[in-house]
Amino acid sequence: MKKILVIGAGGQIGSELTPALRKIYGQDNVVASDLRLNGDWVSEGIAEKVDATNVINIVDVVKRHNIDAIYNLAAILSATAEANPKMGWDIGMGCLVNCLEVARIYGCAVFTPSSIGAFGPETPPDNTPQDTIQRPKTIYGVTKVAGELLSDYYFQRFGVDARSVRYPGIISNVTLPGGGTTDYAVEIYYAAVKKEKFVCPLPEDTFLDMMYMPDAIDAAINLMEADPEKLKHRNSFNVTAMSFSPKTIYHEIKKHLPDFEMEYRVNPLKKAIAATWPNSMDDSCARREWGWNPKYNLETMTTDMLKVLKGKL
Ligand code: NAD
Ligand code: AKB
Repeated sequence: MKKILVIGAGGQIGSELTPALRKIYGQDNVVASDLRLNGDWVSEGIAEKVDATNVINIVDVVKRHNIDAIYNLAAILSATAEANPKMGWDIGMGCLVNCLEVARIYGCAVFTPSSIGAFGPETPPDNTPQDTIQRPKTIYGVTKVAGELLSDYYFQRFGVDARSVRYPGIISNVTLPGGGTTDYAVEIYYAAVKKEKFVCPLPEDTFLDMMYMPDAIDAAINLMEADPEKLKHRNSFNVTAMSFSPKTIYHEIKKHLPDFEMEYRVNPLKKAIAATWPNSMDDSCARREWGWNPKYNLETMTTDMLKVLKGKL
């Protein structure tokens, strides 16, 4: 039986990945951690306060709980990191280096998400290949490319079972995203259900890859469970579920809520970041090597998001 440590359990992905892991592996086999002990993840199972930039904190928890797999979700998302690049690097890379070192010494597997942010303006933007040019122009992207390389290095040099996916923008209805360029695609649903006019920070024709949270959770767990013999790639797999622009998602929501309104007030930083990211990725390697197969598209995700948020708000 696996003993899992989740780092960053209180974040957008961690708050849904943690209960999913507890359901599969058992409450006693998943230790959830974050900088602060607040949120449902604390009362629902084993919880620890961990600052992953401090390697001793990770060692302590890994030893006490006999951890053999780490899901490392600690990071500062693209727009926030751009406002404080040193902090973006220190957290993005600092936590990863510590996780990989602990994994090397204590024999753990490591999952650390990369991102569409690992690509840049020289990358082919349409049907972006798995193996292609990666020259990102944001500090977030720099940490993601460095993290992919470092994770592959630890695998090749030390045999650390490090795996990752390049997540697109993740859309969810439990925890709001914090400081990303794709956050608008979550916020738009909250505005629609609250009957508020949505102010969109990206231009109407900005196409980006996106994914609904249930698929993002499946991606992490299925990759970590995949047969290592079948993995030709490791860090990191392109995964996507849909590609849309602000205009497309607006019209999709309007099918359910015809009075919904949106205006554009473009945020220059987010516009510049989004312009360097792919319009749509080719995720055929993930499909071939470990059976990636998302369940939700824009239509089914929108129906579900609106239903859940109507109940919640
Ligand atoms: P988030 O910002 O919502 O959550 C990150 C969590 O990490 C927070 O709860 C924060 O408190 C915690 N954290 C920060 N510094 C820490 C530290 N030093 N020690 C321990 N915990 C720390 O982020 P998220 O959206 O859940 O993203 C998780 C991972 O997935 C990140 O690597 C992110 O880059 C990646 N990713 C996310 C998306 C997305 O749309 N959410 C898309 C692509 C990739
Ligand atoms: C962000 O916008 O920073 C994240 C991501 C796509 O990595 N949502």
